[in-house]
Amino acid sequence: MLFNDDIAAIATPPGEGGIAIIRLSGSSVIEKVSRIFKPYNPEVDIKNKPGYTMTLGWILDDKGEYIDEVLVSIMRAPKSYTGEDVVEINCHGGILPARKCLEEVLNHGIRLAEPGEFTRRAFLNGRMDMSQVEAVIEIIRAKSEKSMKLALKQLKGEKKEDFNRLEDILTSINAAIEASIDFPDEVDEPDYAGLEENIKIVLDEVNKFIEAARRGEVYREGIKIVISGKPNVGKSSLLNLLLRKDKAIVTDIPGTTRDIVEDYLNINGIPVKIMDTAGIRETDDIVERIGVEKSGQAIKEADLVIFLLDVASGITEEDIRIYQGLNKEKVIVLVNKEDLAEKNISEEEIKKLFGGVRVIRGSVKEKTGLDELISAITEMVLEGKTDYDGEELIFNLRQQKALEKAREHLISVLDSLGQVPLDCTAVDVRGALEALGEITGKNIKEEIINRIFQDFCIGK
Ligand SMILES: Nc1nc2c(ncn2[C@@H]2O[C@H](COP(=O)(O)OP(=O)(O)OP(=O)(O)O)[C@@H](O)[C@H]2O)c(=O)[nH]1
Ligand SMILES: [Mg+2]
Repeated sequence: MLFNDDIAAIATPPGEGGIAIIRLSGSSVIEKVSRIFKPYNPEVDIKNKPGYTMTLGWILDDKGEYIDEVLVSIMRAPKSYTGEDVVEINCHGGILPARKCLEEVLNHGIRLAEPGEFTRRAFLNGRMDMSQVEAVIEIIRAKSEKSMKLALKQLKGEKKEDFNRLEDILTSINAAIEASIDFPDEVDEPDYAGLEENIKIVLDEVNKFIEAARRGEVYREGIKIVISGKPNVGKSSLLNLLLRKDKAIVTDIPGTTRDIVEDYLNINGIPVKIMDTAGIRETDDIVERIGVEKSGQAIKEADLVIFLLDVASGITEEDIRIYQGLNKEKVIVLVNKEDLAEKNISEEEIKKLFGGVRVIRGSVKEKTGLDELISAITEMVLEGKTDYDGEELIFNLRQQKALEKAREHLISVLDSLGQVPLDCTAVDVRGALEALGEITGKNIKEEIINRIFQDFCIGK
């Protein structure tokens, strides 16, 4: 073990709570804590306790003064988060008890941990690979249940085996190529057809990972949806319906909403920031005009725009002007107020104006068309691939880049196999291997490791 000096940190957030936890790791933390810990049961000595046990008692300072009543848990190496001996002291929640206990611990030759140092030790001791380490950050930052589930899947290391398998294939290809480069007389030329087939297998898998990552990204980062349209079409009513609360003011006066009203919701596990905007129209009202400008800005930043029409008013020039300003790849048209008897939007008109764009008819008032709208949103952000039979995976930007790099190298191998000297092919095979190694952490530079752990909090 490389770093087995003893470290400690408060692992819970500052402020008042039920309990606060001080976490310690290192080869002599159990002995050191035993010096300042007095169990209620005088016959108990934590030095002799097996792993996964808890002991109730007091932390004392040097003068024998009581600091706090605590529960001490012991996890023995290698069966702990870090792979080393770990002690967790549960003290009363609050800033002072935890800080005082930590001070005592630090007085006994234990140093304060760096951010992420516990997890770093887990990595260095082989308890986790780098993709699992990064999953820990994803779990902490998860914005929806779905993204947390995906991160948990990564933490479990379900993809670790797949990556190992791909690396094995590439390693043997690399060995075969190098053997025929180094010993051209003794070793036959590699079997090109076999090589190509194997590279294709790896490329296919890498492509699947890239697609899974792209879908996973939607769950990880969430999306921004803007509700847009001319005044009085029912934008704020739709916002309220989606949020299931009266967030925005609704009246029959055109120009009711003058600012952006936004909130968060969860659509099929996708974290969504939804924004209701001022109805877009020419206006002399200075406040409303600023609102309209803001609407334009929001539309530019949106991942998806729900463009509302009013079936009774028909499609007006105003509607057409707004629609022309939208990115057609990111629009869902919702023809609203279908509950009204007066209908002035025909199918022909829709086909002519919105060919190729998803159009839904419904009524916010009667809550019709809502299910269709929700599935349209989900399909659009996952790029319509509802028949996608894979799974979503969470890869952060660094990992996504590594996957892209692996793909480039593999494509380059396929393009050039047999047409360039073998050592050129070998460079790309190794390049792909290195890129995959960046994901698992087998081949990752110290500075990148440092950067990853900087994202962690102290005590993690
Ligand atoms: N009949 C009917 N009325 C609706 C429907 N949706 C909204 N309305 C009514 O339309 C009027 C305008 O609704 P809002 O939600 O305020 O419209 P808006 O697009 O936000 O309007 P501005 O904020 O002025 O741009 C209100 O009187 C709503 O009750 C619907 O589906 N059917
Ligand atoms: Mg409104």
